[in-house]
Parts: sequence; C-alpha cells; structure tokens
Amino acid sequence: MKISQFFLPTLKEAPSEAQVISHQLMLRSGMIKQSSAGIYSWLPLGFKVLKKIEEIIRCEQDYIGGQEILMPTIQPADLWIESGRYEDYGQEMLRIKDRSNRDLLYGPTNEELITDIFRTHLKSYKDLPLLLYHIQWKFRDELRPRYGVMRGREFLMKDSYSFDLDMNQSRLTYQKNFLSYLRIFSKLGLKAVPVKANPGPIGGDLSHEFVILAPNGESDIFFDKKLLEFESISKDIFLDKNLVEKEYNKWAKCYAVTDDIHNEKEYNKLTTPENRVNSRAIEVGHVFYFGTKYSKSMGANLINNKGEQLPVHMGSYGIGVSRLVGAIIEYSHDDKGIIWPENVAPFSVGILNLKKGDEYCDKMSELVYQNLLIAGLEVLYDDTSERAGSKFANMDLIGLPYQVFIGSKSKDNGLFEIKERATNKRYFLKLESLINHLTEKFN
Ligand code: P5A
Repeated sequence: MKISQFFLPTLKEAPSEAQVISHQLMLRSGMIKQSSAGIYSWLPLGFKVLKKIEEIIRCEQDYIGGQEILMPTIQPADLWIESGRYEDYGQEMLRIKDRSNRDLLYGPTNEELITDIFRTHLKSYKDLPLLLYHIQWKFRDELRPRYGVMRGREFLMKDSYSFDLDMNQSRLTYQKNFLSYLRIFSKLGLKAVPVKANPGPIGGDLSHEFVILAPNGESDIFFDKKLLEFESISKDIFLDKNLVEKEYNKWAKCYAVTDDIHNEKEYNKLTTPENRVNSRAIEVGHVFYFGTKYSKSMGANLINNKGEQLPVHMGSYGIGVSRLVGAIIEYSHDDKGIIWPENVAPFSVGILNLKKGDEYCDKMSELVYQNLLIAGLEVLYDDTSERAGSKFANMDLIGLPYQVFIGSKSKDNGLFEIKERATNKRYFLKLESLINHLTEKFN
C-alpha cells in the first residue's frame, strides 16, 4: 500500500479526551474514530490489526477442536427470561422493541442463545464433546465507557461455549481452553497471567481471568512471580489429556488472584516474599466452568449410554478482541509511538522514500516495494512529498516492525538502511540481501 493512496488520517496531537496512552496512540495513528461514547468506527490501519488478532485466535481455537459459527447480535428477550438473567443483567443490557412490540436485546454475551441451539439440535452423548465459538460484536451499556476500545460499550469478543457429558470431561475442556488461551496471548506477543477470578453474572464455581500487566489496567491482581517464568505451551500437549492436566495444574496451583478474592493468609503461605507481586492489569480474557446453570434452567439435556436424560455440562470462554488492540499498545510502545509485535502488525515493513522526486530514490523505492510485495510481505510505502523528519515520526508512530530508508546516501554506496522499530537496531544492506533478510524474518 502506498501512503499517498491509503486512508490514514493521522493526528499531530492527541485529542484531550484520550486519557491513556493506547487511546491517544490509536487516535493519533488514525486507527479508530469515535462515533459516540464507547462506540468506534475502525479505520483501515486499526481494522487490519483487529483482523490479525482474530486470525491468530481462530487458528488456535480450531486446533483444539473449536468450530466457528456466527450468532446474531440481536437476541430475543424470551431466552433470557427463561435462564433468569433478563432482570439480573440490569442497566448494562440494551433492551429494544421491534415493530410488533416484541422484546429484543443487543447481546452482551451468548450463553442463552447457544444453549437454545444446543437443545434444538443435540440429543445424544455421542454428539459430545462439542466446542463452538464465534467472533461477534457485543453491547454492554457500561456506566463509564473509557480508555478508548479498552472499555467500550460496543466491543468485539471471541466467545466459545463447550458442551460435555459430565463434570470431569467439562473440566478437562476448561483446562484445554485455559492452555489454548496462553498460546494465543503468547502468539500476540503478550505475557498473560491467568488469575483466579469471581465468575460474576456469568456464574459457576471455576473461573480465571487472563490479564496483562499494565499501569493503566482496571484490574488489581496479586500473584506469584514464578508464573512469568513458565515456558510457553507447546501444541503437542493437546494430544494427551494427562499432559493437559499436568500443565494446567502447574499454572493453576500458583497463587494468582484478582483483588476481590485475595486472601492475605493464603498468599503468605503459598508464596515467598521476593516472589509476591501486586500489580494493575488489563483483563484480556475470561474463562468459566458453570456446569449445568443454563442447561438446567433451559432444558438442554442429553441421553447418556444408560438411556438417562441429563443436563449438559457447559463452560464459556471469552477474549476481548477489540480490547486487545488497546491492551497490546499499552504493553508495547515508547515515547515515539506504537511498537507492534510482528504477528499483529498492520504491515510488516515501512519504506521511506526520503527524497521524493529524485529519480534514483523514486526508482529504488518502487523496486524495493515491488520486490517485497512479490515476496509476499505486507508493505506500507511512504511515497508522499512530506519532509524526511515528518516521515520518520509518522513511521515510528505507526510502529511497523521494520523500516527501510531510501535516500541520496544509498545512491553513493548501493546500501539501504534498515531500522528495527522494537530495538532501534540499524544496519545497512544491499538490495538483494535486504529483500532476502526481510523475507526470511516473516516466513
Ligand atoms: C465468556 C464468553 C463473558 O462474557 N461469556 C461468553 C463470558 N465473559 S466476560 O469476562 O464478561 O467478557 C469476556 C471478555 O470480553 C472483554 N470485555 C470487554 N472489552 C471491551 N469493552 C468492554 N466493555 C468489555 N467487557 C468485556 C474482556 O476482555 C473480557 O475478558
């Protein structure tokens, strides 16, 4: 993509309503535009990142047997009356009436809708286990929407729902999803900490939040520093249920909780003083095992191998996809702008033509651009007539992993300067090595 043709409405100054750095950087880099409080339009640069995050989640969810579906945003109130949550949900639920005066709502989550799908189509234990997920917009009329996309009213969530015959199998599914979440966050370039949490309005007796440490986070957590040193989860673990259980227990037995369930005595007993951390954090995911809470109230039963009718055991697993865009920026930025982890960067490489109008610079910039495109890379080429200084600042703000500078110096020695955004490392390469070097990085 050439910047001269790209819809990239960057701003010099952050609007005053943006209180946290991620919100400021998202507005300055033209990723989003607020439409009303807590509701945003996603512009090309922001939308690209959102899609990248979705794709990483999809890939990992499919790997553990998830099947993607798409449920609607608008739901009938009847289902929520059946589950008993229609009144409980209070003012956060956006209630709507259609022209026939029927009560509808904009879904804040989908436990009811999925239980209805299940009870309609699945009857036998032979249909299990089943893991369905979708990536869909939600609406919660938050009292205080703030921090940009991090606490929105309309936000994108990946939500999965699991169905198992009994508690043991359902807990194993919970463990798989727990480990899959650790893989997802690590692929997104984040170090996530799983902390025991209060299940709140979703219900059940087992729940973990996945948080990333950040001073602007709304959660307050207490945890054992050991958790930060555990290695990332290998894919092979999912092939053997004993390995799943062992790995899950390693993580889950470490002390890590949200402040509302923190117990100082237990904390002191289970952790050594030098390992105790109390930190602000951003909740990027939340998983729940709630057993038969919805299946009992909504009659989602199945017949086991003895011919008995039993309510199905369920869990639900959420990731804040749109919140993650802000959270990744909170986690990875400097005073010049965003530093995208390679897997989610909207483009891999930025090319800066430092002397637009100069025959050599124009020709070489175009050549590098075309060659990188042919090699399959996503490239943003700054072909505008802006000053070099403003191009440097803009590229740093946008935060692509690699920048290639093409200026008059290259004319003298045939070398092009590359800068790595994250480390600020700079080096010079000839045209061919440059293409090979960048192609290798992204294969
Ligand atoms: C789990 C999936 C649920 O709703 N039902 C289906 C369960 N869990 S949750 O914790 O309430 O939400 C899951 C994740 O969604 C993100 N999130 C938000 N993101 C942006 N703005 C909001 N207002 C918002 N509320 C929740 C969080 O990442 C949360 O972990």
